[in-house]
Amino acid sequence: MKRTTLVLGACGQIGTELTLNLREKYGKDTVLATDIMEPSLIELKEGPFEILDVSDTNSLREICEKYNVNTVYHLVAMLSAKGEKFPMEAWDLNMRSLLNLLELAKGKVIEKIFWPSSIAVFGPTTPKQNTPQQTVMEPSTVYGISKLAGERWCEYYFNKYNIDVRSIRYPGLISWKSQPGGGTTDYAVEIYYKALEEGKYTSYISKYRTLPMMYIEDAVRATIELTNAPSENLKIRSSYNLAGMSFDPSTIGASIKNILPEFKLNFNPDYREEIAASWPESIDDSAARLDWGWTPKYDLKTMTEVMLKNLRTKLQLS
Ligand code: AKB
Repeated sequence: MKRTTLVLGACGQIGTELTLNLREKYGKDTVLATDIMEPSLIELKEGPFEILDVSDTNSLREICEKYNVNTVYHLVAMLSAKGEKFPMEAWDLNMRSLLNLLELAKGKVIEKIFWPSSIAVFGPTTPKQNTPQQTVMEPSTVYGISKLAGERWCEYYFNKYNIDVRSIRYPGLISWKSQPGGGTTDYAVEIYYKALEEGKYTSYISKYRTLPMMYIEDAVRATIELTNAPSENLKIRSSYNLAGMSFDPSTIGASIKNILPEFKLNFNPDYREEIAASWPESIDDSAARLDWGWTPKYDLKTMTEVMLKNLRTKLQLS
């Protein structure tokens, strides 16, 4: 029986684009998409789709066995802002689902795992500029704590049981096909919607708060490139730093204003500002560049052009 790739959280921000991209590359039938809810994007139903709760260990195992799953992309998580509102739920969801998968790999049910970490593993005591791969890590959010613990588990299962697990510390991701939910960096997606729909946006992140960010196409390409890289090249089995661009709300606002001169940006920072203040401003991703050839393609200007063009069509604006 042929092997299948499984995407957990296929209706989410990364899952949607990753599923479509993998299906385009390797064929619709080779990628099983799963999520806890039915997809709103009809294209996700053009290949196999199953409803699955990743914290249900038995159902996860059954799906992996039924579809002869080889590689799993695990894209289910409660993000930083929502995690502060539901700390125990965030911890349970983020940890249990990873451990379930690592155990399935240990039992030889699956062979390879991609699991996303985040810049949230860093904290207020981490150097903010060009944050190194290995540095002080004292995250101050539940999400960050769960991602740091997850990184340690990934490396542990690799060292102890030779589990082929690969991971990236994603920066804030910007996309137009599907929206993020519950993150601190979500403002950088909302701003494009509001610019087109209302001509104005009030940012909950302060004017000059710089954060590492990346366009979704780069993030999906990085995910597939790392997952396909020869195992012997990968020196890091916790999680790779990954950089695209860095900007603050005023700079993304200015790039939108270049195309929509009437756009107005205001600021009203809330609890998410404190989370953002604990994270790096820029990331040193030289290990990813060296080990698996990572290079980003999008900068702020090209991303803003693509975002506004595609959202205009999506929102049926003239
Ligand atoms: C968040 O803001 O929580 C996420 C992340 C940086 O991992 N986008």
